[in-house]
Amino acid sequence: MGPGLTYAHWLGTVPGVAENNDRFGAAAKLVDTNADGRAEVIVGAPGENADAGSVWVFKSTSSGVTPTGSFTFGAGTLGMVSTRAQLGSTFN
Ligand SMILES: [Ca+2]
Ligand SMILES: [Ca+2]
Repeated sequence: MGPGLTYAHWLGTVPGVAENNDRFGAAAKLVDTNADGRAEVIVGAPGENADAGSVWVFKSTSSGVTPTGSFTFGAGTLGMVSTRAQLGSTFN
């Protein structure tokens, strides 16, 4: 992952707030989530919200990956038990 993506977490265009223990970027994966032929960047932050963990999705455009339109979801969003779920700690 390039430094721009890590930095993007601190910008207003990315949902969420950067905190010391988020561990944003602990895992990352390229997945074409919308089947347009360009891979989205999936980034995990397993320390988000007291180790519940969250995953960010950054869309890809013809000019590259952009924080615009990025979104995040956590373990609770998926109906998982979120206590120390550490969602986003690893991707297969
Ligand atoms: Ca955070
Ligand atoms: Ca895509």
